[in-house]
Amino acid sequence: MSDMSNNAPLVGIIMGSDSDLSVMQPAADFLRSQQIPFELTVVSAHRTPLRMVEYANSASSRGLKVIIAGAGGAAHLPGMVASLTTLPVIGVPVKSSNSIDGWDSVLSILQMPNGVPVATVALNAAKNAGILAAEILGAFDPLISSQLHKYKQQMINEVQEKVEALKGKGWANGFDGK
Ligand code: RP5
Repeated sequence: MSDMSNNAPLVGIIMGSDSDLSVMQPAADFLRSQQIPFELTVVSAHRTPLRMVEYANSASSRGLKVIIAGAGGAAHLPGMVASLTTLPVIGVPVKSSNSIDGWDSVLSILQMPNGVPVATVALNAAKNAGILAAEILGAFDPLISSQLHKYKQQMINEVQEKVEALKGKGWANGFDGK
């Protein structure tokens, strides 16, 4: 079971630059909404390579269980961190100012060689990275798991409300399934 009692960070959110923060913030927001302790900082693979090595090497012994790493352009941070730790690394491709439509970042993070996986979410999809990190923790922690069940039920309820709203506006629906 993860230790959420002493507020020690379980998830490390890192990004190549503070300019990534607006994209990465939803990961932090989701973890906060689930009361999952996290830390958040800038670690640049290219500008601070030694800081990156130290961060990745110390992550597990500092108590982190999952790392979320976001970067744009030539996005080497998630893959390099994954190469240095056995913790699961979730990569968030960021469409940044130096990005060619985001594809450079997507491919840099996604196309990892065999042996060094990075769980890559969609472009700018930091919220999904936060959810995935919580799900990894939830596999071992009944409290987090039950919170995530509630979150999923809430999504189901929201879609059901939309189904009813569309019916209310006169759109035909012959499908009565769940
Ligand atoms: C990447 O370069 C960062 O992750 C960021 O997405 C991008 C631009 O960084 P700044 O020039 O805004 O610091 O390494």
